[in-house]
Amino acid sequence: MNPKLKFKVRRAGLIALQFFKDSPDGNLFIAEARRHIPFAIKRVYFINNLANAKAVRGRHAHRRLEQVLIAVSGSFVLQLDDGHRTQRVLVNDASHGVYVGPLLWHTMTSFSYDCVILVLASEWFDERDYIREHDVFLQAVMTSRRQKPM
Ligand code: T46
Repeated sequence: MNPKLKFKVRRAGLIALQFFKDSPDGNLFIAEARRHIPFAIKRVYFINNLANAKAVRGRHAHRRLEQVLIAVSGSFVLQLDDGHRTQRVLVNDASHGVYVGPLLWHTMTSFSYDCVILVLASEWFDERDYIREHDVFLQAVMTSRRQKPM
């Protein structure tokens, strides 16, 4: 991932972790809440076993949840849609995560055989926070824009 990568979609960003190259003894990556990660972390989960070429994850947005997605191993393609613009990002660098804010439709595909995705999340799991239909998502974006300029 280019460390200067610019996001054209709203509510997304590149997050640099603290990184020590302890050669020849490996690499050390650090993510501290409110220092590197722009929220207090309430939940951590990870996804592996993504070798199936047809695997797709996401395809939803969250109403309030903020997350940082990190490919701690391998790579995947993250497709982002803020309701106005879309962007594809190849996530392939353990020293950088992608911030995915509220009301951002996100889909993950094209996982490398060794892909492991670590997710740092701002809230405990709550199915009511999910928007799983794209037209409902577009409506929520419009409503939110009417309520406050983003
Ligand atoms: C994102 C990607 C990377 C739970 O019970 N607790 C949890 O913390 C999570 C994350 C999921 N679940 C249940 C809910 C569903 O029945 O596991 C099932 C699959 O969950 P979800 O649709 O969230 O899975 P993904 O991998 O498609 O999406 C998740 C995040 O929701 C998403 O925002 O970025 O992981």
